[in-house]
Amino acid sequence: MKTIYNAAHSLHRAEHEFFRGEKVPAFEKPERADWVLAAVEREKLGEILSPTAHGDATILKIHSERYVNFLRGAHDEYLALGGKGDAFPATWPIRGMRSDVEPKNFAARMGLYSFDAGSPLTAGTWAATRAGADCALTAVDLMNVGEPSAFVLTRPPGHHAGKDFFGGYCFLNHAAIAAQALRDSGCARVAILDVDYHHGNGTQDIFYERDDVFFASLHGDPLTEYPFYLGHADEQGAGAGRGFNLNLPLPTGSSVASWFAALDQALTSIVRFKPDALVVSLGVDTFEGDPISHFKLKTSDYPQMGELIARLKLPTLFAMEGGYAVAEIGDNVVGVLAGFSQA
Ligand code: 6XA
Ligand code: ZN
Repeated sequence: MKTIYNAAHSLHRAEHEFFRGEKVPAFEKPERADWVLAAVEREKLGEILSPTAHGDATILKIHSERYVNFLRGAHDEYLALGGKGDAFPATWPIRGMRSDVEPKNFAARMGLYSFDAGSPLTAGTWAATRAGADCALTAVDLMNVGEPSAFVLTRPPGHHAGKDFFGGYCFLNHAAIAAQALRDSGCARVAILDVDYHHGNGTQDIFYERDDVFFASLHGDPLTEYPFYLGHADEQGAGAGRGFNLNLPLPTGSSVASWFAALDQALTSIVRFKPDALVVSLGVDTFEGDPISHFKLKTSDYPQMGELIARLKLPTLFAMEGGYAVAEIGDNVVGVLAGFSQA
Protein backbone atom coordinates (compact mmCIF):
# COMPACT_ATOMS: atom_id res chain seq x y z
CA MET A 1 0.00 0.00 0.00
CA LYS A 2 1.30 3.45 -0.89
CA THR A 3 1.47 6.16 1.76
CA ILE A 4 0.91 9.80 0.90
CA TYR A 5 2.82 11.62 3.57
CA ASN A 6 2.16 15.21 4.56
CA ALA A 7 5.60 16.58 5.44
CA ALA A 8 3.93 19.95 6.17
CA HIS A 9 2.13 18.36 9.14
CA SER A 10 4.82 19.61 11.52
CA LEU A 11 3.87 23.23 10.74
CA HIS A 12 0.88 22.58 13.00
CA ARG A 13 2.59 22.55 16.37
CA ALA A 14 0.36 23.54 19.26
CA GLU A 15 2.05 24.32 22.55
CA HIS A 16 -0.82 23.72 24.91
CA GLU A 17 -4.42 22.67 25.08
CA PHE A 18 -7.01 22.86 27.79
CA PHE A 19 -7.79 19.43 29.24
CA ARG A 20 -10.16 19.00 32.19
CA GLY A 21 -9.73 22.68 32.99
CA GLU A 22 -5.95 22.55 33.01
CA LYS A 23 -3.49 23.96 30.50
CA VAL A 24 -1.45 20.91 29.48
CA PRO A 25 1.06 20.13 26.70
CA ALA A 26 -0.90 19.39 23.51
CA PHE A 27 -1.72 15.71 22.96
CA GLU A 28 -2.04 16.17 19.20
CA LYS A 29 1.64 16.72 18.44
CA PRO A 30 4.01 16.31 15.46
CA GLU A 31 5.69 13.23 16.95
CA ARG A 32 2.48 11.30 16.26
CA ALA A 33 3.02 11.42 12.51
CA ASP A 34 6.78 10.93 12.85
CA TRP A 35 6.22 7.64 14.69
CA VAL A 36 3.69 6.44 12.15
CA LEU A 37 6.06 7.31 9.30
CA ALA A 38 8.89 5.42 11.04
CA ALA A 39 6.65 2.33 11.35
CA VAL A 40 5.57 2.57 7.69
CA GLU A 41 9.27 2.56 6.74
CA ARG A 42 10.28 -0.13 9.21
CA GLU A 43 7.48 -2.50 8.19
CA LYS A 44 8.07 -1.78 4.49
CA LEU A 45 4.40 -1.08 3.92
CA GLY A 46 5.14 0.37 0.49
CA GLU A 47 6.27 3.48 -1.32
CA ILE A 48 6.00 6.83 0.48
CA LEU A 49 4.95 9.70 -1.76
CA SER A 50 4.52 13.44 -1.40
CA PRO A 51 1.19 15.01 -2.32
CA THR A 52 0.67 16.91 -5.54
CA ALA A 53 -0.96 20.35 -5.41
CA HIS A 54 -4.69 20.44 -6.06
CA GLY A 55 -7.08 23.38 -6.29
CA ASP A 56 -9.83 24.19 -3.80
CA ALA A 57 -12.78 22.83 -5.82
CA THR A 58 -13.32 19.58 -3.88
CA ILE A 59 -12.66 21.23 -0.52
CA LEU A 60 -15.39 23.76 -1.33
CA LYS A 61 -17.90 20.97 -1.94
CA ILE A 62 -17.29 19.86 1.67
CA HIS A 63 -16.67 23.09 3.56
CA SER A 64 -18.39 26.45 3.18
CA GLU A 65 -16.51 29.19 1.39
CA ARG A 66 -16.76 31.61 4.30
CA TYR A 67 -15.32 28.99 6.67
CA VAL A 68 -12.41 28.19 4.35
CA ASN A 69 -11.69 31.89 3.84
CA PHE A 70 -11.70 32.44 7.58
CA LEU A 71 -9.44 29.48 8.32
CA ARG A 72 -6.94 30.44 5.65
CA GLY A 73 -6.30 33.86 7.15
CA ALA A 74 -7.25 33.34 10.78
CA HIS A 75 -3.85 33.15 12.43
CA ASP A 76 -2.44 36.13 10.51
CA GLU A 77 -5.50 38.10 11.49
CA TYR A 78 -5.01 37.09 15.11
CA LEU A 79 -1.37 38.24 15.06
CA ALA A 80 -2.27 41.51 13.33
CA LEU A 81 -4.68 42.20 16.20
CA GLY A 82 -1.85 41.72 18.71
CA GLY A 83 -2.52 38.06 19.51
CA LYS A 84 0.42 35.95 20.65
CA GLY A 85 1.08 32.24 20.17
CA ASP A 86 -1.86 29.97 19.40
CA ALA A 87 -5.42 31.26 19.04
CA PHE A 88 -8.37 29.83 21.00
CA PRO A 89 -12.06 30.65 20.77
CA ALA A 90 -13.85 31.76 23.91
CA THR A 91 -17.41 32.64 22.91
CA TRP A 92 -19.96 30.69 20.87
CA PRO A 93 -23.34 31.28 19.25
CA ILE A 94 -25.37 28.93 21.42
CA ARG A 95 -29.04 28.01 20.78
CA GLY A 96 -31.20 31.04 20.13
CA MET A 97 -28.32 33.17 18.83
CA ARG A 98 -27.50 33.75 15.16
CA SER A 99 -24.93 31.90 13.06
CA ASP A 100 -26.07 33.25 9.72
CA VAL A 101 -24.56 36.71 10.20
CA GLU A 102 -20.76 36.68 10.17
CA PRO A 103 -19.51 39.10 12.80
CA LYS A 104 -16.64 41.46 12.00
CA ASN A 105 -14.97 40.86 15.37
CA PHE A 106 -12.23 38.21 15.15
CA ALA A 107 -12.99 36.51 18.49
CA ALA A 108 -16.63 36.30 17.49
CA ARG A 109 -15.71 34.60 14.21
CA MET A 110 -13.41 32.17 16.06
CA GLY A 111 -16.47 31.12 18.06
CA LEU A 112 -18.79 31.06 15.05
CA TYR A 113 -16.49 28.62 13.25
CA SER A 114 -15.66 26.26 16.16
CA PHE A 115 -17.32 24.09 18.77
CA ASP A 116 -14.66 23.75 21.44
CA ALA A 117 -11.68 25.50 23.00
CA GLY A 118 -9.53 22.39 22.75
CA SER A 119 -8.24 22.95 19.22
CA PRO A 120 -5.45 25.52 19.18
CA LEU A 121 -5.21 27.37 15.88
CA THR A 122 -1.49 27.87 15.25
CA ALA A 123 0.63 29.77 12.73
CA GLY A 124 0.98 26.63 10.60
CA THR A 125 -2.47 25.10 11.02
CA TRP A 126 -3.83 26.15 7.65
CA ALA A 127 -0.69 25.07 5.74
CA ALA A 128 -0.70 21.68 7.48
CA THR A 129 -4.37 20.84 7.04
CA ARG A 130 -4.47 22.22 3.47
CA ALA A 131 -1.55 19.94 2.58
CA GLY A 132 -3.51 17.13 4.26
CA ALA A 133 -6.34 17.81 1.81
CA ASP A 134 -3.80 17.58 -1.05
CA CYS A 135 -2.69 14.22 0.35
CA ALA A 136 -6.29 12.95 0.35
CA LEU A 137 -6.81 14.18 -3.23
CA THR A 138 -3.50 12.65 -4.34
CA ALA A 139 -4.51 9.31 -2.81
CA VAL A 140 -7.74 9.39 -4.82
CA ASP A 141 -5.76 10.20 -8.00
CA LEU A 142 -3.65 7.10 -7.36
CA MET A 143 -6.73 4.95 -6.83
CA ASN A 144 -8.17 6.31 -10.07
CA VAL A 145 -5.20 4.88 -11.94
CA GLY A 146 -5.51 1.48 -10.34
CA GLU A 147 -4.08 1.54 -6.82
CA PRO A 148 -6.41 -0.69 -4.80
CA SER A 149 -5.74 1.22 -1.58
CA ALA A 150 -3.80 4.15 -0.14
CA PHE A 151 -2.87 5.61 3.23
CA VAL A 152 -3.11 9.34 3.89
CA LEU A 153 -0.59 10.03 6.64
CA THR A 154 -1.45 13.48 7.88
CA ARG A 155 -2.19 15.60 10.91
CA PRO A 156 -3.94 17.50 12.38
CA PRO A 157 -6.78 14.98 12.02
CA GLY A 158 -10.06 15.78 10.26
CA HIS A 159 -13.18 13.88 11.30
CA HIS A 160 -14.54 16.44 13.81
CA ALA A 161 -14.39 19.26 11.22
CA GLY A 162 -17.83 19.94 9.76
CA LYS A 163 -19.12 22.03 6.87
CA ASP A 164 -18.25 25.24 8.63
CA PHE A 165 -16.59 24.50 11.93
CA PHE A 166 -13.39 23.22 13.52
CA GLY A 167 -12.96 21.37 16.83
CA GLY A 168 -11.47 18.24 18.35
CA TYR A 169 -8.05 19.13 16.84
CA CYS A 170 -9.63 19.04 13.32
CA PHE A 171 -9.82 21.85 10.73
CA LEU A 172 -10.38 20.40 7.23
CA ASN A 173 -12.08 17.02 6.99
CA HIS A 174 -9.62 15.01 4.89
CA ALA A 175 -11.71 11.80 4.89
CA ALA A 176 -14.79 13.71 3.68
CA ILE A 177 -12.73 15.46 1.00
CA ALA A 178 -11.47 12.04 -0.16
CA ALA A 179 -15.02 10.66 -0.25
CA GLN A 180 -16.17 13.62 -2.35
CA ALA A 181 -13.22 13.19 -4.73
CA LEU A 182 -14.11 9.50 -5.13
CA ARG A 183 -17.70 10.48 -5.91
CA ASP A 184 -16.50 13.02 -8.47
CA SER A 185 -14.27 10.47 -10.15
CA GLY A 186 -17.08 8.07 -10.92
CA CYS A 187 -17.94 6.16 -7.74
CA ALA A 188 -21.73 6.34 -7.46
CA ARG A 189 -21.69 5.37 -3.78
CA VAL A 190 -18.95 5.79 -1.20
CA ALA A 191 -18.94 4.48 2.37
CA ILE A 192 -17.00 6.02 5.23
CA LEU A 193 -16.11 3.81 8.18
CA ASP A 194 -14.94 5.72 11.25
CA VAL A 195 -13.06 3.51 13.74
CA ASP A 196 -11.62 6.33 15.85
CA TYR A 197 -12.55 6.27 19.56
CA HIS A 198 -14.45 9.54 19.10
CA HIS A 199 -17.57 10.00 17.03
CA GLY A 200 -16.83 11.68 13.69
CA ASN A 201 -19.39 14.43 14.20
CA GLY A 202 -17.92 16.56 11.40
CA THR A 203 -18.21 13.79 8.84
CA GLN A 204 -21.76 13.05 9.98
CA ASP A 205 -22.64 16.76 9.69
CA ILE A 206 -21.28 16.93 6.15
CA PHE A 207 -23.11 13.88 4.75
CA TYR A 208 -26.21 13.71 6.98
CA GLU A 209 -28.68 14.58 4.23
CA ARG A 210 -26.95 12.67 1.42
CA ASP A 211 -27.76 9.18 0.18
CA ASP A 212 -24.61 8.80 -1.92
CA VAL A 213 -22.21 8.67 1.03
CA PHE A 214 -22.95 6.21 3.85
CA PHE A 215 -21.35 7.04 7.20
CA ALA A 216 -20.80 4.34 9.84
CA SER A 217 -19.05 5.10 13.12
CA LEU A 218 -18.23 3.05 16.21
CA HIS A 219 -17.17 5.16 19.14
CA GLY A 220 -17.32 5.93 22.84
CA ASP A 221 -20.90 6.74 23.87
CA PRO A 222 -21.38 10.53 23.62
CA LEU A 223 -23.32 10.44 26.90
CA THR A 224 -19.90 10.36 28.54
CA GLU A 225 -17.35 10.74 25.73
CA TYR A 226 -16.20 13.60 23.50
CA PRO A 227 -17.70 15.14 21.32
CA PHE A 228 -20.75 14.66 23.61
CA TYR A 229 -23.41 16.35 21.50
CA LEU A 230 -23.62 13.97 18.54
CA GLY A 231 -23.07 10.28 17.85
CA HIS A 232 -26.21 8.67 19.35
CA ALA A 233 -27.74 5.56 17.83
CA ASP A 234 -30.96 7.32 16.80
CA GLU A 235 -29.13 9.63 14.38
CA GLN A 236 -29.89 7.81 11.14
CA GLY A 237 -29.66 10.61 8.57
CA ALA A 238 -32.27 13.13 7.42
CA GLY A 239 -34.17 13.88 4.22
CA ALA A 240 -32.66 11.98 1.31
CA GLY A 241 -29.94 10.82 3.72
CA ARG A 242 -32.35 9.00 6.04
CA GLY A 243 -31.00 5.50 6.62
CA PHE A 244 -27.50 6.40 5.43
CA ASN A 245 -25.96 7.21 8.82
CA LEU A 246 -25.12 4.50 11.35
CA ASN A 247 -23.86 5.25 14.85
CA LEU A 248 -22.73 2.42 17.13
CA PRO A 249 -21.92 4.03 20.48
CA LEU A 250 -20.21 1.77 23.01
CA PRO A 251 -19.92 2.35 26.76
CA THR A 252 -16.56 3.58 28.02
CA GLY A 253 -14.40 0.59 29.00
CA SER A 254 -16.08 -1.74 26.45
CA SER A 255 -14.31 -5.04 25.82
CA VAL A 256 -12.36 -5.88 22.69
CA ALA A 257 -15.02 -8.49 21.84
CA SER A 258 -17.83 -5.94 21.91
CA TRP A 259 -15.77 -3.55 19.82
CA PHE A 260 -15.28 -6.21 17.13
CA ALA A 261 -18.99 -7.12 17.31
CA ALA A 262 -19.80 -3.47 16.53
CA LEU A 263 -17.26 -3.46 13.70
CA ASP A 264 -18.98 -6.52 12.25
CA GLN A 265 -22.31 -4.71 12.39
CA ALA A 266 -20.85 -1.64 10.67
CA LEU A 267 -19.24 -3.77 7.94
CA THR A 268 -22.50 -5.66 7.35
CA SER A 269 -24.34 -2.35 6.85
CA ILE A 270 -21.64 -1.11 4.50
CA VAL A 271 -21.94 -4.28 2.39
CA ARG A 272 -25.72 -3.74 2.22
CA PHE A 273 -25.11 -0.19 0.90
CA LYS A 274 -23.08 -1.66 -2.02
CA PRO A 275 -20.45 1.09 -2.19
CA ASP A 276 -17.94 1.45 -5.01
CA ALA A 277 -15.23 2.60 -2.60
CA LEU A 278 -14.48 2.88 1.10
CA VAL A 279 -12.82 5.61 3.15
CA VAL A 280 -11.64 4.63 6.62
CA SER A 281 -11.19 7.33 9.26
CA LEU A 282 -8.35 5.54 10.98
CA GLY A 283 -7.91 6.61 14.57
CA VAL A 284 -6.09 4.28 16.94
CA ASP A 285 -7.14 5.97 20.17
CA THR A 286 -9.12 2.75 20.77
CA PHE A 287 -5.79 1.44 22.13
CA GLU A 288 -5.79 0.35 25.79
CA GLY A 289 -2.90 2.70 26.58
CA ASP A 290 -4.39 5.81 24.98
CA PRO A 291 -4.13 8.73 27.43
CA ILE A 292 -7.52 10.32 26.58
CA SER A 293 -9.71 7.34 25.60
CA HIS A 294 -11.23 4.26 27.23
CA PHE A 295 -11.39 1.21 24.99
CA LYS A 296 -9.12 -1.77 25.39
CA LEU A 297 -7.66 -2.79 22.04
CA LYS A 298 -4.14 -4.19 22.19
CA THR A 299 -1.47 -3.73 19.53
CA SER A 300 -2.05 -7.37 18.55
CA ASP A 301 -5.74 -6.60 17.76
CA TYR A 302 -5.09 -4.05 15.00
CA PRO A 303 -4.12 -6.44 12.16
CA GLN A 304 -7.49 -8.18 12.58
CA MET A 305 -9.24 -4.85 12.06
CA GLY A 306 -7.40 -4.50 8.74
CA GLU A 307 -8.21 -8.08 7.71
CA LEU A 308 -11.93 -7.63 8.38
CA ILE A 309 -12.00 -4.38 6.39
CA ALA A 310 -10.16 -6.11 3.52
CA ARG A 311 -12.93 -8.71 3.30
CA LEU A 312 -15.17 -6.04 1.77
CA LYS A 313 -12.89 -6.18 -1.28
CA LEU A 314 -13.35 -2.47 -1.97
CA PRO A 315 -10.95 0.19 -3.17
CA THR A 316 -10.02 1.59 0.24
CA LEU A 317 -8.47 4.85 1.35
CA PHE A 318 -7.28 5.14 4.95
CA ALA A 319 -7.03 8.64 6.43
CA MET A 320 -5.18 9.22 9.70
CA GLU A 321 -7.28 10.50 12.60
CA GLY A 322 -6.59 10.24 16.38
CA GLY A 323 -4.30 8.17 18.62
CA TYR A 324 -2.18 9.71 21.37
CA ALA A 325 -0.14 6.86 22.83
CA VAL A 326 2.80 8.06 20.82
CA ALA A 327 5.13 5.13 21.46
CA GLU A 328 2.58 2.63 20.11
CA ILE A 329 0.77 4.69 17.47
CA GLY A 330 3.04 3.54 14.64
CA ASP A 331 2.66 -0.17 15.39
CA ASN A 332 -1.10 0.18 15.81
CA VAL A 333 -1.68 2.10 12.57
CA VAL A 334 0.66 -0.04 10.51
CA GLY A 335 -0.89 -3.13 12.14
CA VAL A 336 -4.23 -2.23 10.56
CA LEU A 337 -2.69 -1.40 7.18
CA ALA A 338 -0.53 -4.54 7.08
CA GLY A 339 -3.48 -6.68 8.18
CA PHE A 340 -5.48 -5.15 5.32
CA SER A 341 -2.71 -5.61 2.74
CA GLN A 342 -1.91 -9.19 3.69
CA ALA A 343 -5.52 -10.38 3.83
C1 6XA B 1 -11.00 16.76 23.69
C2 6XA B 1 -10.67 15.47 23.00
C3 6XA B 1 -10.47 15.63 21.54
C4 6XA B 1 -10.49 14.29 20.87
C5 6XA B 1 -9.80 14.33 19.57
C6 6XA B 1 -9.82 13.02 18.87
N1 6XA B 1 -9.96 17.68 23.71
N2 6XA B 1 -10.75 12.82 17.99
O1 6XA B 1 -9.02 12.14 19.03
O2 6XA B 1 -10.85 11.72 17.27
ZN1 ZN C 1 -10.22 10.31 18.51
